[in-house]
Amino acid sequence: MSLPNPLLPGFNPDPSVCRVGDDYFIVTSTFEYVPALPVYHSRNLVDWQHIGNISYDAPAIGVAECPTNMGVWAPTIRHWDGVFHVVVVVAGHGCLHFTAHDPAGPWSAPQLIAGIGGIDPDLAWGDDGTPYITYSGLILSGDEMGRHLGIQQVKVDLVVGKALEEPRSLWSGTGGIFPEAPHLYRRGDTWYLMVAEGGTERGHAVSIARGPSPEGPFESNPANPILTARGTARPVQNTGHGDLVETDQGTLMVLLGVRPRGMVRSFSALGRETFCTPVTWEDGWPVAQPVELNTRDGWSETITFDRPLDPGWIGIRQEPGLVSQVFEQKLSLIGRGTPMDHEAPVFVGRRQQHQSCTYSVDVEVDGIGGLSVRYDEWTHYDIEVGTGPEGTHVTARAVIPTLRQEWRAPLASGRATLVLESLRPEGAFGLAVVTCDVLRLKVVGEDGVEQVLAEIDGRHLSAETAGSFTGRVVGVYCDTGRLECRQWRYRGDND
Ligand code: 6LW
Repeated sequence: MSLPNPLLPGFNPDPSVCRVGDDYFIVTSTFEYVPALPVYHSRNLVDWQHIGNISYDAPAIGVAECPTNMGVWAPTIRHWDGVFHVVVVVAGHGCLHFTAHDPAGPWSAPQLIAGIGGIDPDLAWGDDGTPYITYSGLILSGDEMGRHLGIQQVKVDLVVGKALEEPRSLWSGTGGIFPEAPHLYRRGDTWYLMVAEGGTERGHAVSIARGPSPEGPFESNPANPILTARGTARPVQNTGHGDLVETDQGTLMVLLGVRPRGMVRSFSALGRETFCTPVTWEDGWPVAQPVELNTRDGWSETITFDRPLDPGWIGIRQEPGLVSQVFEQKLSLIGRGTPMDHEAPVFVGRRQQHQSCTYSVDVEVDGIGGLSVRYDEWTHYDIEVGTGPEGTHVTARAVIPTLRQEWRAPLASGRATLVLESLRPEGAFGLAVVTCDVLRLKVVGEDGVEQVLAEIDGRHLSAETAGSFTGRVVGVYCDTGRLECRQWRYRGDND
């Protein structure tokens, strides 16, 4: 199998996969972004289409006011008895269960499964059809916040939405920090419990155990971990959080990884992405190949807003439809006095998918608004147009925790093209070997005058510096007044 890797580029962590007939589906985590839980579909494992999202209802899934980096973590998607099921923990809030007959949607409203206290729920059905939720016992609320109970399991009643027993402790990896992402599989007469351990950063790994029943007892694979990039020169690092699927060519593991750039491989601009790797079986144990990088060719897109927003647009704690409107071939945002430092700005954006890329966005601003690349409310670069009695100007802004810098220039009018370029750093020394990219912030005014406003080290907007579970998201925002976007152009390359 020579599949593209990343399989799903950009902010797509914690993938879970299932196959039904010739169709494959992957769901990934979204944290404080809405819609939550993108669903990707493929028939050949090469071409993936974002066919929908599981929930647009931020309050119902506990995301409207969740702390940054909390929210929707690590789903599992499975198909059982003609129905698709997704279980997911909203960090600190509990385990939610969604169902659908068509994974493109509509999905059911979320149902809470009471009695599950951790993260990363897996859903599997025992030999007699009893549903099991197996999860990572990391406590994320209350007095015991941060305590880890290892891998836990309960039988559940999915109809009523509750655990049917006190949690039992299962095999919890080989001793690495944060045993998580458990998935249970039956293969022949044997049950396998696969977990991630080592933390989601450079120590990440996948380990596996096997036993006679979904409850164990489980025997650890002597070859554990079966997958890790720790301590290697591999271009894809942090590999872990895997899920297995049977393909016509054999078993495939779908997992998360990052692409740190530069000689010291420290900074990953795009955050955690979805990768895959083939798995073979020897003596009843899975053997995973190291994850190879196999990027697709670059591509470009132009969005002219002559139809409703596609499922790839995301908002922060509020769905795009609540903060923007598409009409008369424009995307229109009305400000609520919430700049990009706010935890729920008027913003709609898309995941940055290429290591080097250019966004070029035509806007008309009456008030304050612009284009922003963000990790979170503390970590964002903006190109902002401001109109008002004191004149019209454009501001490039870099905000990172506890530091802020602005570059301001006059602008002919509120109509302008805002350009954000992510550039591979040039040179063989200094910054160039350390950072992931340079972000160039530009504007082209209505008078055709182009101004480079700033060139800023991109490492501050990387998963490592931001300490973030998400990834880069680029979008338009409106702080006050109105912003209209007429055309959104993107060109991405994996150089
Ligand atoms: C997720 C955990 C993890 O719940 O990071 O890499 C956490 N794995 O399994 C947030 O994505």
